[in-house]
Amino acid sequence: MLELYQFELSQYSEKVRLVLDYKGLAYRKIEVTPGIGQVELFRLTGQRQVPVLKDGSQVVADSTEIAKYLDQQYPDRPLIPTDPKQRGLCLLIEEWADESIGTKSRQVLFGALSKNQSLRKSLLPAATPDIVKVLVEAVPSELLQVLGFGVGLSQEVVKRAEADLKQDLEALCLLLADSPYLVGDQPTLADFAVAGLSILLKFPEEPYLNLPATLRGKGVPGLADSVVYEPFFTWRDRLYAQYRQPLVPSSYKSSAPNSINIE
Ligand SMILES: N[C@@H](CCC(=O)N[C@@H](CS)C(=O)NCC(=O)O)C(=O)O
Repeated sequence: MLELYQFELSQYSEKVRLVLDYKGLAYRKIEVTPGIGQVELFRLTGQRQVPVLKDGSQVVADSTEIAKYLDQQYPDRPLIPTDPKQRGLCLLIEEWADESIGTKSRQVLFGALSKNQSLRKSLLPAATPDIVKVLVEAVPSELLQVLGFGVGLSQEVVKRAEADLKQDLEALCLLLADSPYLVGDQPTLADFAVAGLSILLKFPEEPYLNLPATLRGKGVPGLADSVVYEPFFTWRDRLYAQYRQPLVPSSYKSSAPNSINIE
């Protein structure tokens, strides 16, 4: 069976899970422990990021490479169109989504977490002792903002990312206003990249991800809860309902991740 080395809350891992579900390919998720678990990834692939796909003796790193590999090995339900114009557009949108939505959604989520104590607390698993919840809630926002500055996430960077994402979401709402897919009349890698990479902006309402129930449907204030971008999230919900496999209930009780790996 295919094996996906992943972080549950990684947006690039989600892009691959969406693609695997679309193609109807069964796979086993292997949750990588940030830090120590990445040493094994480095041994396997010469780099330390998720997602990594293992297909027998083949090991493929990077969500784009994985999508291309899957299209080659499992050509049913193709992801990348053959028509030259559509192919070009699909590849362009996919690359833009990786660079803009993928990177900046992490930055704005960090910004939101550093400002919002209850969002921070809701990232903790249900079993977290009350005392820890109280401590997490008590971490001053200013301290997190200073820590964010230490890893290159100053308030200025977060503000810029938020402005760029607003433009991205506006563009997507316009493009999707009268068509169900971004390129042509079938879903493509462009749709799966955009939809999967946007999970940190607003976590899906339905149980597709192993995350605390309190976080479902929540996201970055100003983006997740704005009526202006609602058409985009409604489109994403529809795409998920059509193609993404919800978790089986027994698999999301105990192992909800308790940290987001920001970089
Ligand atoms: N270009 C890569 C980006 C992957 C990426 O940024 N992965 C993050 C998780 S979302 C990661 O593994 N971060 C851990 C690290 O950099 O050490 C892809 O498309 O797969």
